[in-house]
Amino acid sequence: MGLLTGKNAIIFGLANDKSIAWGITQAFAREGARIGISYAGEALEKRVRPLAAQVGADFVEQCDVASDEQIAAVAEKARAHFGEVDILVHSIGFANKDELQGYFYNTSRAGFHLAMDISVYSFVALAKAFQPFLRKGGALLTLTYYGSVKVAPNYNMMGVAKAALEASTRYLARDFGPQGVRVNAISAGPIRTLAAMGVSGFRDMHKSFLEIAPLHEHVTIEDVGNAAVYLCSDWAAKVTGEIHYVDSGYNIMGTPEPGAFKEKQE
Ligand code: NAD
Ligand code: 0WE
Repeated sequence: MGLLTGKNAIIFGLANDKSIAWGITQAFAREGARIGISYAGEALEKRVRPLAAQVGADFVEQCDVASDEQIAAVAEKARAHFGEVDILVHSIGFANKDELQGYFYNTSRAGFHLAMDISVYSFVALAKAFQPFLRKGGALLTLTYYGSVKVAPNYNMMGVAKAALEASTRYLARDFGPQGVRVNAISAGPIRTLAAMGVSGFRDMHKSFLEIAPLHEHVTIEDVGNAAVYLCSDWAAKVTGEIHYVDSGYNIMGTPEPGAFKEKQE
């Protein structure tokens, strides 16, 4: 018996085998969950279908979360397919490239709206669409980053969006509590995914992370997948509204400690 045996899990945000959503999907499949996958658009289908096949997912549907109609349609199909859903994972974030460099004060009104729509509102909208057929004991999960709490240079608009996403996690936890459904977020350390590689300064940031984080190890999509299993399993039965860090301890450090990594290696 796996930790998720008998549970139906639908995962949003799979792009390729580097995606955090893929780490979560693989861990869920290993633990016995029945998997459903949703991806953004047609361009991704040829990548996503073979991955879905690897974990025996029998529900693979496109959904651009910018569209209320597409969210309603995927929810309806999920209900027809699964009957009830136990777990929904939201692993989606997007801002225009212009909003991820330079001065934060240069964020455009349209860029602000787009980032909030795709990265924050979509979690709320998916929660609402799936609410009528979420099983008691179920869980919603989203992905966030420390740039919501402290300034991460260039993360800019996404930092503001992640702060709103984390607050949304707490408000949703209150809404869904009486239904017996938990809502949490994982705050992951930097991982070289599609969304991260398109970012200037990411490489240096990824390197310095290793020196600052107490464990001096990079976070992998497997690490995030295993934490996601816990948060969405019955072992986390009384955990809701939390922001759970999977970051090698990076966030607990106040001042950096020069030389700490070298000492560890010696
Ligand atoms: P990724 O590029 O693999 O995943 C991002 C996903 O968002 C893609 O699958 C993309 O198709 C999807 N998406 C974008 N716009 C969409 C839309 N309109 N409709 C539907 N889907 C849409 O990158 P990732 O790093 O795995 O990102 C997943 C989540 O993890 C994001 O919320 C990201 O902010 C968060 N996160 C990433 C890191 C990191 O360092 N990679 C760290 C912490 C948190
Ligand atoms: O949340 C993210 C990625 C967010 C992201 C990345 C892109 C790049 C390509 C959102 N939208 C886009 N739009 C694009 O056109 N991360 C946590 C990874 C990340 O992104 C950063 C980081 C880190 C870490 C951006 C700047 C600084 C640090």
